[in-house]
Amino acid sequence: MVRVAIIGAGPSGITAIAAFQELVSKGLECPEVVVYERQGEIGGLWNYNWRTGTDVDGFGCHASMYKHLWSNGPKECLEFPDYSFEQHYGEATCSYPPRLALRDYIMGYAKHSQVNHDWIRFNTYVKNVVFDEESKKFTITAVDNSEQEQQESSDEFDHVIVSTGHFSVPVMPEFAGLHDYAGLVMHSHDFRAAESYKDQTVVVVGKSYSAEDLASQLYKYGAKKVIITHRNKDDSGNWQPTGFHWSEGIEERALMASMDGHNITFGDGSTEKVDAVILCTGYKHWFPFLDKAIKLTCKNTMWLPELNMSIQSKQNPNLYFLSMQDQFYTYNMFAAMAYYARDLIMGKLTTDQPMTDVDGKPWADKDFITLYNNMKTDADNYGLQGKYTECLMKATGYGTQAICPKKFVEGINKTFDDWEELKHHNIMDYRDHAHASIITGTMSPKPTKTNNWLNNKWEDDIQFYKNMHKHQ
Ligand code: FAD
Ligand code: NA7
Repeated sequence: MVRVAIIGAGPSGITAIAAFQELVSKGLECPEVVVYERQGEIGGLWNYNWRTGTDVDGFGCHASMYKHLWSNGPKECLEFPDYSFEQHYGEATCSYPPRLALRDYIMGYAKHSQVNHDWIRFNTYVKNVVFDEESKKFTITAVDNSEQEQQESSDEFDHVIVSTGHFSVPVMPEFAGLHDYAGLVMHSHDFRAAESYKDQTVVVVGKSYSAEDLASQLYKYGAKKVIITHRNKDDSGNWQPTGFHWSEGIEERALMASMDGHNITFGDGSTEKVDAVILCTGYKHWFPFLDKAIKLTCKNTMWLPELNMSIQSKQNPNLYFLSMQDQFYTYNMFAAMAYYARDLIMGKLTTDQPMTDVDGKPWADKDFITLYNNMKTDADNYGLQGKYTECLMKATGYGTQAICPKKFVEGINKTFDDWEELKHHNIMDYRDHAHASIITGTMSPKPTKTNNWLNNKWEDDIQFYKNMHKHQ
């Protein structure tokens, strides 16, 4: 029997399990599936954990999740076509769910898709994957940490799907003077609770999602001052701010240049006494378990030219990577990719055969790469991932019983347009707005004034999320 290994049971791995489970549910031939997951449960980085540094299994902590995170994009853009938020919660809910509510939805999708827990080896860390050219098999060596005594074992597989995520291993650049800085220095990967920084002056380095979100949260939870320092430049090479409208107490400055004790000097010559520096400098793709011959080396880009169709290893056609691109689209694209990987494994599709969009236009790998090479704006980015998702859905049939893929991605792209506009209008309140589900057509409610993002400090309660638009 053909054997398939899935490494990682976060949102991507869950969709891969669901794709194979669909074969079982339909009574079709299904390979033997073994899932390796180093945590004790499914959910990936949505399993919030206070730990930082080394995890209970002796390996680096996986999760970069923080306590007060709320979705940074509308839930309507990540909704699974075959499982709406309304179906999950039984009613319409607000557009920007707190961490626990988003995790709950992912768990609901897993249950709805009958994700088979018997396939999953929990608490099991994949240490090594090698491919033997003669037998054409992969050997996976993994450590089972569920017992006091760690058990190492090896198994052979015909296909391997890597869904280990790529927001876990931090990029930690060197900055002049950091060595002598007297305050706390850390990466956003280790950020957990914003209230720890109450009354402090904090520097946040970077200008992307983590920098935006940490700066807003630090302000929300009472930091005295937040300085976002970054290297953004205009076409003439001059430093320029991001253009977001921050609350008083948050400001942007040119990249920090030097440090002396607690004092930091920025690129514009200004100086500030600072309690903590948080590097929001992104993450690296990190596959220490993959043998050199099959290693994926890539950057965090919206399309991965290093893979066939952003999914299949160029070194080995039986090795697949899910959701390794940088992301505007998330869960619905992850699921569409998972169904595509499944159909490649089942021999129904090949990556050198162009996919087609709903209008019948062919989309080969080279066409996506041309689109990718010509991207200039955020709309181009989600346009690319939307077209990819549309083609994947059409090729695999995933979600097509619920909605036409073209209508689905057009709706999502339009919602991303609205979200961009709201965020640029006021980055401190975009989460208080509402969008309509593309699947059900239902308009989401807005939170009441007292429950809006800036006032709202109570998150670990699903019922509270459901009532955010009801209670004053
Ligand atoms: P992960 O969620 O990282 O899951 C990977 C799984 O692989 C984990 O369970 C891990 O334990 C397991 N694993 C890793 N290595 C091994 C190994 N060697 N052996 C066995 N198991 C292993 N997306 C959104 O849509 N909305 C958001 O608001 C949002 N916020 C985010 C906030 C943060 C701080 C970060 C870092 C990301 C955010 N994202 C958000 C994007 C995020 O990438 C996805 O939401 C999603 O979690 C990715 O799923 P994944 O399964 O690919 O990876
Ligand atoms: P990103 O989106 O990869 O952004 C990394 C940021 O770090 C980006 O602004 C980079 O600046 C900046 N960076 C990286 N290296 C440096 C150096 N050496 N000096 C200054 N600035 C640097 O990572 P995020 O953590 O924000 O987001 C990742 C995910 O987490 C995302 O899905 C979110 O939803 C949560 P640049 O733009 O290259 O000038």
